[in-house]
Amino acid sequence: MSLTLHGVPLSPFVRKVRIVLAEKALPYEINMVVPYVTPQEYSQINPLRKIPALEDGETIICDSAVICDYLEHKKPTTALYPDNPTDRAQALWLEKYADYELAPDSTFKVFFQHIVCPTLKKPSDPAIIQDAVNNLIPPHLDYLENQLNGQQWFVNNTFSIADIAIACQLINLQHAGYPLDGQRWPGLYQHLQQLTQRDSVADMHSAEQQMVEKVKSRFSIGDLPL
Ligand SMILES: N[C@@H](CCC(=O)N[C@@H](CS)C(=O)NCC(=O)O)C(=O)O
Repeated sequence: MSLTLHGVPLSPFVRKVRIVLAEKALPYEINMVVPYVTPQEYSQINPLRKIPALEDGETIICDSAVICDYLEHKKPTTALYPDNPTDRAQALWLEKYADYELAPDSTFKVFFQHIVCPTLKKPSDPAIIQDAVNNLIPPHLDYLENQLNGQQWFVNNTFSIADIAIACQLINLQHAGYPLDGQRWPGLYQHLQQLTQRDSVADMHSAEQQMVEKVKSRFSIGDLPL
């Protein structure tokens, strides 16, 4: 099986797929497709021109959730989706929550405005960042802290796609310099620490941190305007 993942490591959705690939010990190549400036021919891979997309021989799969589900069926070990219908539904709900509720306020507001805009030579808007940080993101973190309910992992205290999807968005906030308050959200804070220390994540995470530092220095990006 020869797998090619299209995208860039700092995308939370690409990261989600990379963690799943690493957990399953599946080798792959990464083809650096930079979002928002994708070449025209990338439409043949993904008509939405979004990353990630995965090529497995003749098969092309788009969207991180669909890709991760494909990988789970392709290589069931290490299992990242619960078997039990109730737990599975909860894991899928939390993945959807991360991708479609948390991402719009974290990655697409804070990370996009603070880190991506300067690289695209677009002005960033501090008011969007401040609104996200002060008003939009805390209710998500309250909800997730509650869902974690003192456990190490979100669903049945077993590592799953839910943990990966949520942490991937929080990592983009961390890359942007968002101070995740360990006093206010101790469970989530601990969850992020534990996830980034996993064997499947640790090296990737420190490589990403170095990438972010390079981008910040190259585009003279300072602290978040909080
Ligand atoms: N639901 C999609 C979201 C993918 C997504 O929005 N990717 C961003 C980069 S983080 C992108 O490619 N944006 C380019 C665009 O919207 O044109 C997934 O899970 O794969």
